[in-house]
Amino acid sequence: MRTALFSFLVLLGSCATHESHEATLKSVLADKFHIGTALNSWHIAGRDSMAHEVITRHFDAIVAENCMKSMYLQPREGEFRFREADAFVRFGEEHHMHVTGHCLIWHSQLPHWFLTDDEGNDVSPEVLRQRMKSHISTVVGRYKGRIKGWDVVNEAIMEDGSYRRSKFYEILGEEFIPLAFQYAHEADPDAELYYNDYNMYFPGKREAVCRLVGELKARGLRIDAVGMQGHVDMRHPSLEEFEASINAFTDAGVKVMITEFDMSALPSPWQSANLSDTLSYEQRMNPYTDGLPEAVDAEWNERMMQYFQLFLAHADDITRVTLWGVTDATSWKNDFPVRGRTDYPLLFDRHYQPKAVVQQLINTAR
Ligand code: 9MR
Repeated sequence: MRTALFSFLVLLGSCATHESHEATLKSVLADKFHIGTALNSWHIAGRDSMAHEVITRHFDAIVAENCMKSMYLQPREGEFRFREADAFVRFGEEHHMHVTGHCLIWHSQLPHWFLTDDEGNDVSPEVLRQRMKSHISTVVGRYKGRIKGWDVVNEAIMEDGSYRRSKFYEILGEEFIPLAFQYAHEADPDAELYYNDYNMYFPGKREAVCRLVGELKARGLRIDAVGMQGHVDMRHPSLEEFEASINAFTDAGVKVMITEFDMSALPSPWQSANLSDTLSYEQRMNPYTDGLPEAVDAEWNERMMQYFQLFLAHADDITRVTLWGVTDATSWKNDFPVRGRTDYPLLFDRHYQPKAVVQQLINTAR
């Protein structure tokens, strides 16, 4: 009897060990949504083996943090450079991942030639349409059948719901968005197409994006999902504000993707009183250079978990949750909106270790 009991306990122990060893974010979330991360140049080139382990173990979706932006893909008109983007797509294929293309039309990281003629003046609407078409068809066409979906237009709408006064808008008006979706669909009819933006919790922006979805659909254009970037901090937005936008986009008839999630642990300069003394301002803005105090770490993990609980509650409508980076060490948040800070926005710390929320999420999802 004692032997039988002993064997049973050993078996139970080995099952538990086995299970906790095997359980990863992507395994427990497999029937909920894709769980993704953004790859930087080092990840793509295989120069960060510890990050490679985290990426392939926990994530089943990838997006390129920079290398598919127009300034890298087409630095001069007609001169395409695909080396890194090719390697990125191959990485996804080798690891059977859901690959997202980011991004086709964006006012930022856009090469100067795109909008100007030889004299440096704005191009005509006709020329801009041709350039957009050529860029989109070449890029989307190259990866036809290999990229699951594209962020077709990025960040075109402001918080108050007005259109961003980008050159695309100034030259072509609102029309540049449907055109981009049309060109992308023509180049790969099977690819999913997304509109992607940040600060989606502002009511004006939320409503304008819903209207945009409705207009694209009314014209018979394909749009599969709205990408809510989700660069949040410890205070903003509230879960309720974020959820209101998930609901609104779902009601507008598209899926939702959380496309660039991270949560800054640092004070926001937008919400702080101006300090006249530069040194105390810098210290106040960058308070955790030697590590996150336990209480702040606990608060961060708790709020991150609440966000994931929200995503899980909407798993029928959310098809992917992507973190904007792998570890805190290489997150863009260390340099934005203040340069040279030490931030803690991602699921894995500077030593590639999972934060508490990762195990909690695994337990909850399981
Ligand atoms: O993380 C990206 C960073 O490395 C680049 O320097 C920056 C340039 O604007 O773009 C960052 O990624 C952005 C993404 O492409 C679109 N949404 C906002 C992201 C953070 O700026």
